[in-house]
Amino acid sequence: MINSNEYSSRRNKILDKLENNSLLILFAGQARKKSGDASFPFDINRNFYYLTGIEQENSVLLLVKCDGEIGEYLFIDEKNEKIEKWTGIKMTVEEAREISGIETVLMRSTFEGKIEAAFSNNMSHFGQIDQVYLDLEKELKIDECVSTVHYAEELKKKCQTKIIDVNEMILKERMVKSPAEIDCIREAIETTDLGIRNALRVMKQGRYEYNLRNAFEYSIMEEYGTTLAFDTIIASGKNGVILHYPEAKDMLNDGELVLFDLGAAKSHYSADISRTFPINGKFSDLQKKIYEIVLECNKATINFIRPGITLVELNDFAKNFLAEECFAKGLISSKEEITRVYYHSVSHHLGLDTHDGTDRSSALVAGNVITCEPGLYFAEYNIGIRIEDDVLVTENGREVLSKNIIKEVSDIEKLLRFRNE
Ligand SMILES: [Mn+2]
Repeated sequence: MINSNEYSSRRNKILDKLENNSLLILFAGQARKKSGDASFPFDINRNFYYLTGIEQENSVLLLVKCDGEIGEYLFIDEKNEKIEKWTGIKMTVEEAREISGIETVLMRSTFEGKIEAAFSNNMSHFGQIDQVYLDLEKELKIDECVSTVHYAEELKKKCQTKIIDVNEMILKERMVKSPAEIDCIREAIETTDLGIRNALRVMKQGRYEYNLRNAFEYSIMEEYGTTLAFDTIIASGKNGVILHYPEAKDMLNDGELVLFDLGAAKSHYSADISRTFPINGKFSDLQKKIYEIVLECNKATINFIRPGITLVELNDFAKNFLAEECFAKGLISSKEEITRVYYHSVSHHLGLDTHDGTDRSSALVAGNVITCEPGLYFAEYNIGIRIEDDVLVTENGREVLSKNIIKEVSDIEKLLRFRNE
């Protein structure tokens, strides 16, 4: 759990970075309409959540940094007994204050008035406002037909003010994780491990990819407060070479591999784990040969992770490793051919988003959490292998957060043999 002091200090860091005479407005967002009167499940805007801990849709954060005042305001929907009988209880002002650490919690219906007043010379107690910071990265939905991008245009016209995109500034802060955030990721990884083990219990030739997916997702949902970090990938045989294979509809065949790429999330902090298993419990010689190249690459690349290294350097390291090994073992006819069988990048940051804000050219620092996920994909053999761990960058090197999740050939074969007995 992240406490209100941490949210407070995150806001202070951002306030420090804002130009003087500024407002920062962040929207929690609204559920997107699906069809008829149904909506897609609501998912909180991560930058808003990062600075408030509030998960209620339609909320707004306003930070003020003006000569007249430095302040924080949170706007939430008014409680409404009649609506709450249909769609659930809204948080109280006290609850919002306790979670976020923001003293001034106001009703959402007063937000527009507050902004208008801020820009009207005689009513503003903020003083001069020269610019407004907004998160413009995505078409974040504020209202039925209004995105932040629309809102920015309106505000610019109405208030003659400069708009600055604050997205990158917040993403940069999010790249360095606090101990409390790392604990959430650890918990998400532990639950993911449990889910993988439960999926392996039902893995058997003749069953289907969706049986494994369902077993994994059921385990995740059974843990209170845990959700799926992203759409579960269970790709057997020829499907293993499709990086984000979406369907999970095929039968598991004797003698083939199955690739898992999946993760649970705790308080929106994601785990992102890939493992590859032999469906009948034993790797064939060729599968083992390729698996061990990927595994050795996974370990060597993990050992290369340390402060100062960039993700670009990490990927070059992994790609060279795979090229050398595949060439030496006769799997490709030249090192250049590696791009045919390895076609993604080895790492991304992990956090409130599974692919967390990532500046690939900036050097790693202690507190970053990244994935390490080399893979090899030989369509001609129906072999797709990826081994992905989640790694914390420390002062002296790294800590593999997912070190307990099974990946050695002998451990996998042993576990699966017990299952078959
Ligand atoms: Mn990943």
